[in-house]
Amino acid sequence: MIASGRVERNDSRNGAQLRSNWERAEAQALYNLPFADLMFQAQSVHRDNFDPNHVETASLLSIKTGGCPEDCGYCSQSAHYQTGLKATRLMDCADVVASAQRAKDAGASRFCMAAAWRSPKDRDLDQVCYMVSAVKGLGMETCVTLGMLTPNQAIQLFEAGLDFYNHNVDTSPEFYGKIISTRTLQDRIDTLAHVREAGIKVCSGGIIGMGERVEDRLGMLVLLANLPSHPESVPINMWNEVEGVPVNDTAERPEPFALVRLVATARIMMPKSVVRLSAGRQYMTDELQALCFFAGANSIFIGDTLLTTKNPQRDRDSNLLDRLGIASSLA
Ligand code: SAM
Ligand code: DTB
Ligand code: SF4
Repeated sequence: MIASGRVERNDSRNGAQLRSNWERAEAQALYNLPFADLMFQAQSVHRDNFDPNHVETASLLSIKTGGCPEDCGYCSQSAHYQTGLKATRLMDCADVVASAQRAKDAGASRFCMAAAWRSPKDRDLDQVCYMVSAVKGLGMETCVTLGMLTPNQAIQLFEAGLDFYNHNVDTSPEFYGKIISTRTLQDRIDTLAHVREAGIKVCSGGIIGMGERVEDRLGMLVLLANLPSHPESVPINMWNEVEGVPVNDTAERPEPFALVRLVATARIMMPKSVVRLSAGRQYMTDELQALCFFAGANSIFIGDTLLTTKNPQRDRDSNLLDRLGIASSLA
């Protein structure tokens, strides 16, 4: 059923009709389909839009760790909590480029640089622009996540050659206030608009496993799918445990099929977006990851650490992709 009142719009990508008028009840109906019907629909949509036997491999680097003034209740890097993490200054450009080269040699096609800031200071942004240009010079796709941006900062990053900006909505509008108080969901949506208007591709998703209900997870997908344009990348993170943060009091690891159903629903609602199975793969069996790929997930982070928490070892990932006949740039 297509909701009345709001029209479907034309998305620039391949001139295809991508909906931005999703109702939560529709998302719920998809999510609750019999498993085989949901998987068939998701895999069909996936095949219409992507090579079903390819998974993108991205690598992450924390270029400025910890000491963050925001109070995101899941995060090891917030200065509001005692997580035992040592804060560092912004890395030198040469070290960042050396790390990008190592990631490329290890099979990463995209390099994502993350900084624990509320928003970048202009002087820091100049440094990051320099890093972006240098990493692009290695022939990799670039992504940064630096917190909130002004329109001018977004333009500066675009001019440096940035491909993607990651800024997550994190969760549903209803659950958001239980997790973060120092910036609003609207602040995040504003930053996404600045990024989009500057001509940078948008990477936006969220986290599950913080104690939210299934309705919140679907509310998050509806929020993402109803943005003026679908994000080109949608990271779905499962909360990676961190000692000392408030989410410990509410966290509950999602039931495996609940994750697969969510990925499939995301695939159907945002057919042309790359869906990234992001944090939390360390807790997932090979079989669960295979089901997520079948449901339409087509990107992962590779490397033993994400920013401050664990990720599966490279050998385990290359062995898994190999056994599934999935092509990637991971040798
Ligand atoms: N400081 C920037 C910001 O939040 O805008 C960028 C870095 S932040 C680490 C990027 C995203 O990682 C967060 O929005 C959140 O969705 C995800 N994240 C952070 N800690 C996580 C954890 N422990 N488990 C899973 N995902 C996490
Ligand atoms: C995203 O959605 N997931 C990545 C990336 N964007 C920057 C971050 C995951 C962080 C997991 C927690 C950590 O390692 O500190
Ligand atoms: Fe800071 Fe980003 Fe962590 Fe929030 S998620 S505390 S903004 S580093």
